[in-house]
Amino acid sequence: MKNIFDAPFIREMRAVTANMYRLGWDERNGGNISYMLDENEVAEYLDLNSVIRTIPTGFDAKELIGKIFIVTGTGKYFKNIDSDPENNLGIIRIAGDGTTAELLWGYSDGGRFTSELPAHLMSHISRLSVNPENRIIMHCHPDNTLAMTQVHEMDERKLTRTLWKQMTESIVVFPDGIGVLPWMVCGTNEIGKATAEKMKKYRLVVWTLHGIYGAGKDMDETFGLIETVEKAAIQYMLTAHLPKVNTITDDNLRALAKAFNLDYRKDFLD
Ligand code: 2HA
Ligand code: ZN
Repeated sequence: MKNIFDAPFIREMRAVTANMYRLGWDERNGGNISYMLDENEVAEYLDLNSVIRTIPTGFDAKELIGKIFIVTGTGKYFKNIDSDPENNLGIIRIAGDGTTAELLWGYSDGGRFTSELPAHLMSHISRLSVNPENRIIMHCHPDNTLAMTQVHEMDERKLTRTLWKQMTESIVVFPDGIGVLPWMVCGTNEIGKATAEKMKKYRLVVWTLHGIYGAGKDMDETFGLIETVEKAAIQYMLTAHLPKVNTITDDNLRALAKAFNLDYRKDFLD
């Protein structure tokens, strides 16, 4: 059996969470990540017949029975994951009843997965239904994206258009646009269902006055989506109070879509 601390998925979780913490996206226990792992790869590091304990999830994820995820722990700080992954992360498998998580590794102080597990697992189900390659759901609280939810209309078309017009790369990176949820209580099955419903159409969902969710096939794609939204939101927050002299037009966006052969939300342009 190989040493789990050498596993690429542990290295990736440590690196990305440290990076997100340093960017200020994950204060205190803010943010969470779930990453669906390949069973054969995990079997190189863990005995898959050895379950440390079982933890009820509080909802039915029968579409994910047998699937294995590495998930950040509830109440744990991204700041601390790199130095103590075994306490702050856990590897869980969805048991045959669909409502129980089998702990295979981690949460070593007796902890459990993020309170946002419903939003994560339901979003995995949604994204896998449109893209079987999807592996990651990432949630965080980037400053400028969050600030925008205080001052910009939280309408999917309007928010996406504003962000597309902040910089040329926006429509290239997220041509499918951004889903929006109104303010809701977090950590519940209700916000989980609402997020997952949006995830059928979008890889990005903004939670008003809370943060953002991103989905992707790997860490780079998922992180890159959120990073690009945040970059555009920085542009907006730096300039929204100033007179606009130069702006990307709808025709410019159509030209980009043509040049990059983008499958974009055409109904989001005038
Ligand atoms: O895990 O970010 O949304 C802490 C949060 C809850
Ligand atoms: Zn949050």
